Amino acid sequence: MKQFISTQDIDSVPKLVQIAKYFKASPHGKEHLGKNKTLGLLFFNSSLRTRLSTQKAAQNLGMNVLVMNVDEEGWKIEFDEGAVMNQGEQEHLQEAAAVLSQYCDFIGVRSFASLTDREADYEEKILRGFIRYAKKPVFSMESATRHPLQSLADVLTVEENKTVEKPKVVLSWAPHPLPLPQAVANSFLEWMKQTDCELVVTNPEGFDLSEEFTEGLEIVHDQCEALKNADFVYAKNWSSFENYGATTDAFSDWTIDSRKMALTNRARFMHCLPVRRNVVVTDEVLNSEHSLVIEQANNRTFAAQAVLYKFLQDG
Ligand code: SN0
Repeated sequence: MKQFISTQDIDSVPKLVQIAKYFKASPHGKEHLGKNKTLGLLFFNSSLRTRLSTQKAAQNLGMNVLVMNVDEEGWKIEFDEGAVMNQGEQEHLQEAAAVLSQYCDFIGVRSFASLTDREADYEEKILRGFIRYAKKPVFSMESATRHPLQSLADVLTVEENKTVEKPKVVLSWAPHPLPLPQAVANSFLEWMKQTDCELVVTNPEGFDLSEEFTEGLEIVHDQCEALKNADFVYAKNWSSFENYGATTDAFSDWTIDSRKMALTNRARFMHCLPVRRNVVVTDEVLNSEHSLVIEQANNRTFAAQAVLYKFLQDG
């Protein structure tokens, strides 16, 4: 595996889930594989789970880890080719990526969508820039359009908690005070599509995700209708793809509460975290035994470990 940014980079979602399951059962089962290997993690945005679970996964494999919050601690990076650097940016991606490749064997990058330039975001300008100039394998720790380590953990969580062969999985838009990226939602659909489930997306009009991700899926604009008989409810806010980056406070009644959960087939509740309590989901649902959010976060370690293992195996 030379890069990990989407499902296209792996042979099979179910096989990678099996590897993650192996590491959940035996976290130290391959603890010498990463000896003398260095993992570099670059964050252009905040993180709690991604940073700590990826570090922990690397440690379980015996790797060394270097972490940098580039946005706060590093030079301001220029991403444009041929830029005349007489403004705020002090270092070009070309040198930054090449230098990092001297210190690290594998490079993780977190860089959220700008939510201002749809074309640049959906071309994955920043992540692809790193892939182009880094001389080592690069993986996404949430890029502009996807969050594959989260999605692998999500697929593992559904797999572990399903009680029927083909569960009904509903991805529901939820309210939020700020515009958020579409990455978690896009990626969840991309990964879940490769498993045996009935996948439904529900969101208000004007908030349909890119067709690249919803193709072949049912989009329901009536949330209560969509939730009927769901086995899993995955809540997430995203800003508009259509009216790129726009948000709204018009749909405050889309919060997931006990009344909505009562429409489901005793569904389990999922969210990638961090979650705004009593905006996205009520305390009652989040505190209930139906919530899987902490287990999802736990599974982040084993998802990252499966991906790092594939990198180490392939050299
Ligand atoms: C990020 C997102 O893509 O939605 C990361 C999720 C893993 N979430 C946020 O930025 C939440 C920030 C907020 O204001 O609640």
